[in-house]
Amino acid sequence: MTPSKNPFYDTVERPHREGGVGPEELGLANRNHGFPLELMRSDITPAGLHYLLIHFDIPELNRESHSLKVSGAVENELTLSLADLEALPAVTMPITLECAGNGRARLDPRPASMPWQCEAIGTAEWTGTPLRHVLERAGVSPQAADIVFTGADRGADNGVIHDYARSLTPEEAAGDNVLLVYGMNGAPLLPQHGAPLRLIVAGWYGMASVKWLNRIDVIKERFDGHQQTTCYMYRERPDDPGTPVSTIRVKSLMVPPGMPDWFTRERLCPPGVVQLQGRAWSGAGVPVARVEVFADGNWHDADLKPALSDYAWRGWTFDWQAKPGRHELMCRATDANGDVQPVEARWDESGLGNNAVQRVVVHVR
Ligand SMILES: Nc1nc2c(c(=O)[nH]1)N[C@H]1C(S)=C(S)[C@@H](COP(=O)(O)O)O[C@H]1N2
Ligand SMILES: [Mo]
Repeated sequence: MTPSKNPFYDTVERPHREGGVGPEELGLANRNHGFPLELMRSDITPAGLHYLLIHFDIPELNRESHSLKVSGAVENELTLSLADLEALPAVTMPITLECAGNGRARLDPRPASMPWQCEAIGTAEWTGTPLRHVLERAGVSPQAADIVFTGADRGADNGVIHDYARSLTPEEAAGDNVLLVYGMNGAPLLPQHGAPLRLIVAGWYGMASVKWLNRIDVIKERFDGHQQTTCYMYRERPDDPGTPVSTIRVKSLMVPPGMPDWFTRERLCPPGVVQLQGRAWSGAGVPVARVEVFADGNWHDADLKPALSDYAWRGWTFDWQAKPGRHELMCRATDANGDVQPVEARWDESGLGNNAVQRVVVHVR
């Protein structure tokens, strides 16, 4: 038997599973809560109800003594305190964050990992300084190939022990959508959301927004960290080299109407006009152009509200004439690039980027 390089267990591949979630998935679901979809009524998600995704342990960091080191291929190495960062030009932006694994548990079989159905979503007002202010002070070398962001958390995934780290190219890092964030909804960051300092890369899936940020390294070769080149790759087959996961795919969700059944979450509504409402968003600053609702055998156009920002969701409403019976409602968004949510999920080996339409069962009586 060849010795496993994994210090925890011998089988390195995580299986695809059918049926009920296993104890590991249940443990992950208990640690990483989702967003109660009824809170989509509000533009902004309260900090305590924003979804969470924490790969390892929440590190213990101190706001007063914390520093951000900027080093590598720069003219000036920097060590910045929170006060230094707060003295730079500040922006506050509503930004919709979504985990790239959102929708994973809707695949069948499902890749065994955090079993998100559709609730790994939230929109907060994030406050910080555009990263470019810090990069300008550091003076990034023209030979820079990647800028690496490292968090204070460390652990193993598939046998590879690493600090949580992600990279952006110098061009990506210079965008107005990349912020060094110290505030959420007008308060300091909470421990679970990266206190005291995190990156937010608006328009990208959540993995790019490194929490508990303590290092920025400018490097002259492409970054090959585990989270960058192994974990977040779209793969159709296990032997597929894969393409990197980056910006958010167009998606919409509905506030589940009427009242829920505790166990199944199916809904009960009286007959008559039911105002359906929800939210829709896309990535890379691309606006949502259309939202449709499927009811009674047809797709119907919903009314759109303005987006909160280039990087946040927009509201939609649709008046549904609910007739007695059992219904399966769906909603789907189309963005300004013409990308539209698929009705059936496309397969991904790790369950990433599933933007298939949401289905909501409603009993009308
Ligand atoms: N340091 C660090 N940053 C991280 C993570 C992590 O585990 N460690 N998880 C990432 C993932 S996969 C997501 S979806 C978002 C979740 O951010 P939130 O928990 O504030 O919603 O943080 C990202 N940043
Ligand atoms: Mo994520």
